[in-house]
Amino acid sequence: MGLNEKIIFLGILGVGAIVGVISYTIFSDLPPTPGNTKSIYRQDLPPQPTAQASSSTESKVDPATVKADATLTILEGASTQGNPDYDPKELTVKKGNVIKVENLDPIPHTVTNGAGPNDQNSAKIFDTSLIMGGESAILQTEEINAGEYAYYCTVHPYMTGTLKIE
Ligand SMILES: [Cu+2]
Repeated sequence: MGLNEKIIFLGILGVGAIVGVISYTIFSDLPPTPGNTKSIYRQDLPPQPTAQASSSTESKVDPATVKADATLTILEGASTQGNPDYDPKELTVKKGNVIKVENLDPIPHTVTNGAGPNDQNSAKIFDTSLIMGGESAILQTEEINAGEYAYYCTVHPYMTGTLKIE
């Protein structure tokens, strides 16, 4: 090995050592431990929905007896990715309409506004929460502003649909 190669070799070793020390220094602070609020892994919890916002979409009424203006069906087999899931995929209702969400699948599903679990607005506008297999839930639209809302299933985020409020 010539002198140049030795210098390069030692240089690479040196860079490696420096990177190691820097990494150790930075990352040794990171494991989330009680009292350490500076971890880069820290994620503040999303603000809790206000009582009014959450009550507006919660099903206070018995889905079996309520008169719904529209029905959104979760089809059997929807939990398998690629299968038809929500029917219709795009549902349009008038503001104030009551939507009955029928889960025909034996597996629990939700209808939750948002593009997916990482959407910051997820579940802030409407959320049926878990609808057990064969059961139904009621979505009230009275307090939802007119617009087009993407929704998904929190259990199977590949299940997606659109709700339009006119
Ligand atoms: Cu689902």
